[in-house]
Amino acid sequence: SERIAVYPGSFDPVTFGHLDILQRGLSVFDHIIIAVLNNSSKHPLFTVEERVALLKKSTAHLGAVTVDSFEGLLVDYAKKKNVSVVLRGLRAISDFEYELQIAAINKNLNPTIETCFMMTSNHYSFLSSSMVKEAAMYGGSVHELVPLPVEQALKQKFSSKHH
Ligand code: COD
Repeated sequence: SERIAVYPGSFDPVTFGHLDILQRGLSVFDHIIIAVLNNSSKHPLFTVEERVALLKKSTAHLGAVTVDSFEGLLVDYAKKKNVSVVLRGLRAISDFEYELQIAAINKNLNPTIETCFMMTSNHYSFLSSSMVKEAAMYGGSVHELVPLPVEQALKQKFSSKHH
């Protein structure tokens, strides 16, 4: 049977760090469902539709990937999709406590769901969506940090805000 994982996140917006984990995941899983959290209380820069569209453009070259969005509990979404593994990325030690908390809550909510952690390359260990947004907001180049469609979308977002 196919080994499938759900890769959940805010992806606001997707970065090369996210894609690095996705590539690593694809060496272990047959198929990965990227699940974008639809959470209005987090005040994302990009709408869930925009985040899904950017992920689709940025993963179009990878076959075994589906992009979807979800509301409510991650474990409920995973169950609905009949998937029992959650894929998460670890950058630095600083991620560990937050990730441990999420994994522990999910385990408590549904003990049949396992979380699988993969470590990013050192190259991306400093990279986060929030750093990218801040750099782009002040006109810095994010060319080496995000896929081209994201770079263009960030330019558009911030130019339309200032003009
Ligand atoms: N290198 C490697 N990995 C990276 C990098 C990088 N440079 N940047 C990000 N990542 C990894 C993150 O560690 C994470 O594993 C993944 O990519 C996604 O990151 P984000 O920041 O886009 O996503 P988060 O952390 O905001 O996602 C949180 C969830 C959406 C998973 C969580 O809030 C959730 O499940 N919410 C639904 C409600 C729920 O079920 N709550 C109970 C559990 S908290």
